[in-house]
Amino acid sequence: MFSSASTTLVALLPLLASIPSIFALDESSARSASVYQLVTDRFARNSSVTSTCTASERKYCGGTWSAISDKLDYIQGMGFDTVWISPVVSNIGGTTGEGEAYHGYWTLDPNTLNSNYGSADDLKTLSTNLHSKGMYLMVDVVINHVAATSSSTFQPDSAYGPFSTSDDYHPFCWITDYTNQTQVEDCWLGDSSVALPDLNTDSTTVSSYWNNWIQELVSNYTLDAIRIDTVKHVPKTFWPNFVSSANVFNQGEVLNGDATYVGAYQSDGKVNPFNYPAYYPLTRAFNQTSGDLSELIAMTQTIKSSFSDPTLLGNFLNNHDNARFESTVTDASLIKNAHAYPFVTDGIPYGYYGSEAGFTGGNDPDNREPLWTSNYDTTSNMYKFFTSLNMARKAAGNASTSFYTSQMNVSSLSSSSILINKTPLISVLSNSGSSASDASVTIPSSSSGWSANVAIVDSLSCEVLTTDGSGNLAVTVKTGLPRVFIQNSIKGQVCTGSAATNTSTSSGSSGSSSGAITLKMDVKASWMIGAVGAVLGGMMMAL
Ligand code: ABC
Ligand code: CA
Repeated sequence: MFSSASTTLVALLPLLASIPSIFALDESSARSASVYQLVTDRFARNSSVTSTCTASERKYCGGTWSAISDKLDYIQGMGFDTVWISPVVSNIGGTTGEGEAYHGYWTLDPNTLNSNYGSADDLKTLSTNLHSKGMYLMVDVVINHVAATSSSTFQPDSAYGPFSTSDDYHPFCWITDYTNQTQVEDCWLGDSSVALPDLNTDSTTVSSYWNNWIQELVSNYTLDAIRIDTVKHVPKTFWPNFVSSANVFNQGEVLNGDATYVGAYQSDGKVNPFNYPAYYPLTRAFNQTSGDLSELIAMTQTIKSSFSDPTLLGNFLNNHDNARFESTVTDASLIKNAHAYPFVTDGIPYGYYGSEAGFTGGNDPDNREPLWTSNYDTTSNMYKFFTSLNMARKAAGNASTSFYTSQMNVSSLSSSSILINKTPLISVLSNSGSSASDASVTIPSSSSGWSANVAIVDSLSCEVLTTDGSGNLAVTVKTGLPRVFIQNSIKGQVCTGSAATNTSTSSGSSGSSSGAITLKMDVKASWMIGAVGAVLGGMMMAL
């Protein structure tokens, strides 16, 4: 039997869920987030579904929001605290020349949810479950277009919910020249198999609808952040009102490698872009042992001068649109160096599901493999590697209040290695590859700021080194592995627990990863749970 107090409490829960400000990420709190990107249809499904999922077939495979809910420990155990899920709205049904809308980007009606992924309650439960673990929910939103199977027969009607008349759309034309911004904004994405009718975002009917829609979506599902699709296909003038209506942190896709071009969306559009400008030089730096590190170093400089705030960029190596790095690079050390970069650099790190499982899928659709085939192994080398990277980042942020907001310095250390100085995290990334013989480099005290004779731990191998009498650190790069250093006195949970067995003060320790450790809830998360209790208590008092 419920007592009357607990009955009141249960009755108040929906009210409580409608207070987004307690949980949502803003620009300041997002800097310390670490995001796990998943494709909802492919991340997890109910165990009773056993059909074979073949990515190349481009069909729904059965992944759901409630199955994500069951796997939050798997994500949190790797140190990620934010989950980016695929678009949630209803999509065109049936099959097309490019398969089914399993990825969620082929919007039909933004007023309804995609029932393939579950119910509204399932999505709300996912949000609640994340929050109760001190985690955050980021939802992907598509504003630029809807979808249709043909450009010539497309007739807006009530199936498209709010966008049922031709005034809601730009007249048909394909985008054929991505350097022509008018085309990029006004013409249609897609092709003859699946056309993406371009919404007339200049119309106040359309823009007002979207501004209300995002406000309601955030509030109905207590979202903490949004990922915005196809940002460069909508005029910059549209975005400031939209992102202020969302009133949560945003990360937006401006798919272009030119930092100046992308930077304008942050300064004028108030959208925080994914770091595509760094993505291309990053892959070229580490995709072969003769990769170009100077291009990456130069880009870090260009980024500083092109973005109003580089510390809010979204850094990634893999995602659902590009061939996985591992589809062309097989050297384990090159793979680790490239994956380390987003975690030790300015901005917010993104890990793409399946990287921890060693997936090697190439271009879309092959990079959207089902994760269940991996059995969600938390003991794999790469799962532990991501855990270590997240722990290093968290330790640096806990030790220094300016870690997330101050900008890094990147310089050349040798022909095959670079130094990334993001105090107090100091990393050496190399592209010498796993067959390389040991190489010695020195991190000068003038760069690290380390004093004489202090212990420095490599978060990845757990090897402990000591600076010399001048504060310089002699580092041996072994088998081309990355090194992510932090002063031992502020290492927090880095290399503790089962990982401590790897700790060695000799230089002979190999670069094995630290053990999987479930990260303790951070201070902010426990504060928030306290805040929920306080609000609940206040409400009870008021009754
Ligand atoms: C479907 C098939 C694919 C097929 C494709 C042609 O059509 O499934 O197999 O290859 C969704 C689905 C996709 C689907 C598309 C189209 O819809 O996920 O599977 O592909 O039906 C976003 C999302 C993406 C989503 C959509 C649509 C948009 O992240 O998942 O796709 O809602 C453009 C857009 C970008 C979009 C991307 C897929 O296409 O701008 O928003 N992504 C150049 C252009 C870019 C262009 C890119 C495409 O090519 O400038 O605008 O992206 O590859 C750099 C340059 C860049 C250049 C790159 C390639 O090189 O600086 O400018 O990008 O150096
Ligand atoms: Ca457009």
